Amino acid sequence: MIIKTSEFITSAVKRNQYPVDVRPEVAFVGRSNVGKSSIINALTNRKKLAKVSQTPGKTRLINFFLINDEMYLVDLPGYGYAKVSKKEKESWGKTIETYLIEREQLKKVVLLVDSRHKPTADDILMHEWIKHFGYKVIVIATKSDKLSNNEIGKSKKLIKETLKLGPEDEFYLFSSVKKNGKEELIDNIFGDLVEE
Ligand SMILES: Nc1nc2c(ncn2[C@@H]2O[C@H](COP(=O)(O)OP(=O)(O)O)[C@@H](O)[C@H]2O)c(=O)[nH]1
Ligand SMILES: [Mg+2]
Repeated sequence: MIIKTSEFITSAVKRNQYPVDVRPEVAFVGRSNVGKSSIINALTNRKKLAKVSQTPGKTRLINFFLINDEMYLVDLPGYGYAKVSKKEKESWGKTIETYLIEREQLKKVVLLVDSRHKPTADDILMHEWIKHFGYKVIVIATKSDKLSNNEIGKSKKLIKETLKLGPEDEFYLFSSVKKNGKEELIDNIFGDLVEE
């Protein structure tokens, strides 16, 4: 699949702010600063579709991007930023939970983790949450350009073990700087969303 067009449609917190549409959706989620905006820009071949490096934790919104007029890429608010209050964490949880529970056209979720670190307790919970709601998960370890070849092997092993991924679970390493394997990744994330 080739991404020809990508367009920001709207931001939402509450359900009644989601686009009124039936086209299929893929959601991207991960810790704040994991590289979510960067990978969205890399995959869509846009420099500023998603804003990179806003103050961490400041993005509380669900952002909807329309891809090829056929499907949506949905950017969920990042978690795990230390300097937010308990109240803000709760509101983050509600925003995500409502979306995961209510959104019928949501087909799968892409979970981003940092390739340089062991997945956090929040990453593990998020992974279990997504599976609990019955969605297919694709795990992508980001910023792989920061690892040596030797570290790449260790990182894969640590992430798969920590998230308890099986051979059937989809797992990728990706660098939004180098963008190797981008076409394959696009095919796997978006390719089966629209029937042709
Ligand atoms: N070296 C490297 N840096 C990255 C990569 N992806 C993101 N970054 C950097 O990590 C920081 C956070 O990225 P951003 O996309 O804003 O993360 P978000 O908070 O998850 O949306 C920024 O300084 C990015 O330039 C990557 O693949 N390689
Ligand atoms: Mg971001």
